[in-house]
Amino acid sequence: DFSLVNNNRMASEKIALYYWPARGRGEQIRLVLAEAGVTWEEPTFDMSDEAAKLAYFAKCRELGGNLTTNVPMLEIDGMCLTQSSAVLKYAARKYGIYPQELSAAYFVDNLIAAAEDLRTANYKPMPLFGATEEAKVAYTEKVLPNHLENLAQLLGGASYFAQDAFSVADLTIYDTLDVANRQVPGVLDKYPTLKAFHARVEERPNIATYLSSERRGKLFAFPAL
Ligand SMILES: N[C@@H](CCC(=O)N[C@@H](CS)C(=O)NCC(=O)O)C(=O)O
Repeated sequence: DFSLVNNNRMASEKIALYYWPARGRGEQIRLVLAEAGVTWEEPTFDMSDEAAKLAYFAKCRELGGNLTTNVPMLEIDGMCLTQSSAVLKYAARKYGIYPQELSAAYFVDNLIAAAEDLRTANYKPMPLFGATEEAKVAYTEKVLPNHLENLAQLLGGASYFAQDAFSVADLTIYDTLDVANRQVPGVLDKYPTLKAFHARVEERPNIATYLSSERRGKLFAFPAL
């Protein structure tokens, strides 16, 4: 059901997320849209069909003006935006969960980068991508604890990461913690403040609604290592 849409005024109210039918790097963007309470479409493809995947990516390139060879891509305000961290910030500014003050904005950017570091680390031990047993051991014994200790320190005793005020940084950190906690089941038990933070984000009304939605339930999620 992929339909090519020209970037014209008629399309400007449309929001569409182009991504695999999976949580992956698209999930943080879904969480921002969910928190904002807007509705969005998700033209996607059948992951078991290589030809469908190639056609999908070719159409994304066409739609995105050859700006990208990958997704997520967000169609919003009549534009097609790529690079997940940049998309995240655009949507967060639009929906008021990104601070305006210079140093607060820097702090949120810093946290988004910390989340992206953990996200990248989370991908490395995945058997699906050909990871070795050594990579798994390094991740579970050193890399992941290092990231989690750092994040616990950044959170301290606050409810949210950026000066105790809810921001987009919390959504992307939540997502990457969630992936880690699925890969190494229960790992957050060792970090009570991070575990409580994870639960706090899940309790936000719009996030709770999204997390229990049918569309979310259908998305592929990486299993335990
Ligand atoms: N730096 C990019 C990386 C995006 C990326 O790696 N996307 C993957 C899926 S998570 C992808 O579409 N890969 C293309 C492919 O597998 O053919 C971003 O953050 O958006």
